[in-house]
Amino acid sequence: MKKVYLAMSADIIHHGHINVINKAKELGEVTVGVLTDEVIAGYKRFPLLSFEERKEIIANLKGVDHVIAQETLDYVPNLQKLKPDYVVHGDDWKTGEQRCVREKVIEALRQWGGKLVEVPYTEGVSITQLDEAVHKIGTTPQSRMRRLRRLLEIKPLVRVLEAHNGLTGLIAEKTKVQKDGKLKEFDAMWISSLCDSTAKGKPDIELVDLTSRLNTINDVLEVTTKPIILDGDTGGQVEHFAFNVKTLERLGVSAIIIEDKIGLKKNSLFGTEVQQNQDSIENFSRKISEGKKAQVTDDFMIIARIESLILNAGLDDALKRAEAYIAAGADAIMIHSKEKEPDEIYAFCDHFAKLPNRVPLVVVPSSYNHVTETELMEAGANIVIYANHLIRSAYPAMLKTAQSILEHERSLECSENLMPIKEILTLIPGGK
Ligand code: SPV
Ligand code: MG
Repeated sequence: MKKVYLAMSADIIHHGHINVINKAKELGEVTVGVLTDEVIAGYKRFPLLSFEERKEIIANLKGVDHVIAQETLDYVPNLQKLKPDYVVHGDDWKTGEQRCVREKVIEALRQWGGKLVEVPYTEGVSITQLDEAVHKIGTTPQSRMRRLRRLLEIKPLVRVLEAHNGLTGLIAEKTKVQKDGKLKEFDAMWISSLCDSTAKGKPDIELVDLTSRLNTINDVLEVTTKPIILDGDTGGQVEHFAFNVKTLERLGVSAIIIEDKIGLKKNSLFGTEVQQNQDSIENFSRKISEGKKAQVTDDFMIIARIESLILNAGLDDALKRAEAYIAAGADAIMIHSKEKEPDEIYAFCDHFAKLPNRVPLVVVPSSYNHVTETELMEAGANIVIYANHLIRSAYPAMLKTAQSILEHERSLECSENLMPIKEILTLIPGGK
């Protein structure tokens, strides 16, 4: 009996997959390599079904004899182990992003005289269209909330973008870029206190109350499916915080980040230019543990944000606080810095990595913005938040338009920078 290998993610199964399996079965004993969650999340998008679920489905398909995990996009490691006589694939990979993967398969098969068999691609099935259809169905609070923890398990770095209304939520949800054979997108959204306040024309001093913040969160929830991390400022009074945790959890928010400041909160990027006070370790730890006691599920995350570097209290203080907050139940730690260089962040990361109960680490490279995601990941960050970039790009563009209309007493001159009317009318489907 000849050995036949094929690989698939099997997140959405359609008759094209069955075609490939049927062809494989004609050739011999079929082993299917199911791509792991890590592989799918790394090159395409968050898988709808977990690896175990996908493996179970494939194992029960007619014509499949064995199922194994394929832990890389590259087939070669599994091919080396299996030395199949045939690899079967749709002929669509001759061009486009998967071309290199294909070439490596041919090269590997040549070593033992194996053959690549390509079946004509099944026309009329568009995974992108199926994806869109699934997206339209939406999500549930529970599954959205849980997704942040899943992302932390399967992605080396979770990428988060600021959203402050429905439209920016849609940008965070839908923007995709194809690069190096991978489809890149944001994994989650950050509802920043700075941007939520700024969008409302208010200062970032915990003035916008939770009811108003919940309206923003609802607008974002309404049109997106990705997880939300809420900037919870100081978390307010301990007694209030416990209630607020339940509210957020019920809505399907995945995490709240609270910062260890007390009194009138000012934005961290002011640093010591303004009067801001850090909370005591005891008080803040109590806030974390009361919040943890209040939550109903195991999915919601309370993330403790350490302001020691912002307030020039030093690295030792930051590390001492990290240990205490983790002991109080913090599900992750955020370390913030206002410096242009990442040195103090890297120093913190180095020590943080050695903590016995290390939890995921969140960084916000607003000031040290030349640092790349790969560098942050190598330093030990697990979540990167682009905290204010959509509002900072929108404001100058809007201001320029307003000035141009005043200057020219008509809108012709600014029109070249504007989205065509036809496009804005159809930007959000369903308006016609
Ligand atoms: C926010 O986005 O509101 C933050 C991050 O808290 S920072 O503005 O850098 O303090
Ligand atoms: Mg904030």
